[in-house]
Amino acid sequence: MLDIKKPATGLIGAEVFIEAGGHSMTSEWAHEIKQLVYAHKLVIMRGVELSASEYVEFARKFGEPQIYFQAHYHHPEHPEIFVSANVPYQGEKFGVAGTGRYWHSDYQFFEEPLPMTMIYPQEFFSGRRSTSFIDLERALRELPDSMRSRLIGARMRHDAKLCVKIQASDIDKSIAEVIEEAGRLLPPISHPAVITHPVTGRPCLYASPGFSDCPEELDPAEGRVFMAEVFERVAREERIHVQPWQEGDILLWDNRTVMHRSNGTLNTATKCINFRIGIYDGLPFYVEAPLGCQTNGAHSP
Ligand code: 7UC
Ligand code: FE
Repeated sequence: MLDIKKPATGLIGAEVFIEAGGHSMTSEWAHEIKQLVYAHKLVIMRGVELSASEYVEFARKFGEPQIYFQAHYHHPEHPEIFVSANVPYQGEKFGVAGTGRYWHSDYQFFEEPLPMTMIYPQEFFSGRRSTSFIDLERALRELPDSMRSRLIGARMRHDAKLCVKIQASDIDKSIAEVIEEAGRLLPPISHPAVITHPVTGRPCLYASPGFSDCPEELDPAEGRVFMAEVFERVAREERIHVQPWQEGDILLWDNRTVMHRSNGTLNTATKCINFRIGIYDGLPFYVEAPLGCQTNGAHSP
């Protein structure tokens, strides 16, 4: 039996107390927790105590762990672990600092975006730590009709080249060359601006200020102005869910229905080390809209 605390109506984030530090996690429980993720968009698992290799095995119960496309993010022994760290580890550079400090959905700039992200924070001694989330299913419902109808049926172009971080091998290159190479590594791709969730069947805005450019159907200059207006509404204070976390927490969320923002810092006085594992849940990222829903993104759950 899982000990579950569901969020209040209209809010995201369920809590699950994990027994035996996570050592007794089974695929059946992982399946049950994933249903909570689809229903509540974010799940906080409490009471976890795992080594790096145990963490990879824990994540594997939920689906197929991703290997991030850039190796300098990898944990030295476990390529499945994406390391976000602002301090070295045993004197060596460790992962990448200051990742994801803008609103985004993980791997949105690829043909196969990441369905779920799991984060296991490793450092706690200084201050209150958190990650921020916005429910994009609710945001779509609450947009004015005029904006929603321009998004439904459109294809959103995603282009992450300006978020890709400079790495050691970029030293001595010109800035123009670094940008040009990033553009070749990550050519823009597109997905429906409003996706239909494969489990809930509900429509959701699938775009973020970090990675999304504009609807392909619009003139880029006009489209960017339009998206700035959309994001200005979407990212209003009242929609931001700040999820605090503490020692022993693992966060797991649905990248199809939320965007998130790291509240980490580059200031090494506050040590930030997070172990992320991206999880492919074996489902398509989105499905065709059910008949009759193509022109109606506004229906309530
Ligand atoms: O360093 C970062 O902010 C990582 C970003 C470019 N990608 C995260 C992801 O998987 O979407
Ligand atoms: Fe992220």
